[in-house]
Amino acid sequence: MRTQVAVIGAGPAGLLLAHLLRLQGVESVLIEARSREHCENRVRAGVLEQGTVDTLHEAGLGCRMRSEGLVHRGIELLFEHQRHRVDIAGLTGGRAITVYGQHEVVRDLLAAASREQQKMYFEVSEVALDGLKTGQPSVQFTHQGVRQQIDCDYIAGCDGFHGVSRAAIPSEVLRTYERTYPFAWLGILADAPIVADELIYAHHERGFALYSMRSPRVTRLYLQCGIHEDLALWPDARIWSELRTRFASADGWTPAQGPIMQKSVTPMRSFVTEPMQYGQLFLAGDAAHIVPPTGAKGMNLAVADVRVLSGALGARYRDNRTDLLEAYSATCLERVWRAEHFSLRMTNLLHATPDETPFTQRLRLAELRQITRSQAAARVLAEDYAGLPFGMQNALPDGRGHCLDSVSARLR
Ligand code: RFL
Ligand code: PHB
Repeated sequence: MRTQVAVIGAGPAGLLLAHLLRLQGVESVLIEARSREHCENRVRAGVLEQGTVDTLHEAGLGCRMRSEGLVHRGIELLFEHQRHRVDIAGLTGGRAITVYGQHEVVRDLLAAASREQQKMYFEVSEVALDGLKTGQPSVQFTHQGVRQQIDCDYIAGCDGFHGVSRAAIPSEVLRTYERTYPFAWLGILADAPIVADELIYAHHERGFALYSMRSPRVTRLYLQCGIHEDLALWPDARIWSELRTRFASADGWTPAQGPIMQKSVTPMRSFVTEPMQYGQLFLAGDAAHIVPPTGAKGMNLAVADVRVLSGALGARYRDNRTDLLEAYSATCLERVWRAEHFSLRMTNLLHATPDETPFTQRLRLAELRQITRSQAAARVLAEDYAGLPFGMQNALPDGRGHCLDSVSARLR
């Protein structure tokens, strides 16, 4: 088959890219290794920056997010048994975050894709990329036992950290920068009502803990744990007891308990690939970079990448301009490195390391106290947490304020 853009991966990056291309009349074919149900039910990120929310609204995808997303204007830092609020919106001229699950964003994107007859193949295997520098790239894959080929103008590698796209770039071209961490996160989803208005990032001498949520009735919680943590050693009672210890605060606040619906262990990594382009292949999202989740940046970076990429591809087809495509990697990497720095800073600030000394512990507390006592220090954190606003050069074509139905009607 032939198309303009072959998109590999149906995570937030690939699905949103295909959507933004459709809005501009650019055709794509999307392939995905897993089943549609798997993509729709994969619980991951939860915090959307203002820029991500604006992008989804402008793209006509904001209807359910508007009614079900929880808008937060601040976060809390808990250390030395005291809770301290950081007024993110107040410190950033009104930029808020929205708590809305990544799987909900994926569901909204898949619903739009089906409605607008996006060509998609799920459960593909043996994906191979070819001719990246020839001007005539192609993607081969197997679907339901049949070998297929997509001939295209461009390939978008949106297949996450473990995908095949990044590996298609010759090793002498690719530079990678990486850091691993001596701890991981044990994450749970609990059927328990939320009992805090905002997210709570806790530092305790036993390690980090995070109080988050997915809806008024569903709590999302994380605990710092060992890299090779065995979930069998974490019965529900031990998880709740550890959470109560790490969240213990002088005002007596404690998370509400309820049945645990899901448990998982997430390793932590910082990783950047440079450049994010090779010939006609463009990497976006986790395929190009990973941040530790403490800064809540991963999905937001994926959205920022495809916003830039869709704008550049739109300009290429509309005006035959290639300068934006040529600038893609440099444009994205500026935001990526800012987010890498912030995510590492938040991680170091809030976790206890195995080689902790009284000296490093006191340095951490000094930094935490400065954030809660100095408005300048709090503003630096707030600006990074809220995320960089998008420059006008990346503004989407139109569609602001439309709901899905009206945008799909306009597309037809
Ligand atoms: P994804 O979501 O990994 O999607 C890639 C897709 O590609 C498919 N794939 C292939 N398809 C075809 N052929 C192949 N050969 C393929 N190989 C792989 C995969 O099946 C998958 O469907 O990458 P994408 O789209 O770049 O999105 C990135 C985000 O998923 C990720 O950055 C976030 O989840 C990170 N993250 C967070 N980000 C935030 O912005 N805010 C948060 O609050 C936040 N919290 C988190 C997080 C990630 C976490 N985990 C589980 C790593 C919390 C956690 C615990
Ligand atoms: C989440 O709700 O999953 C979440 C929230 C904030 C983070 C990371 C994950 O920093």
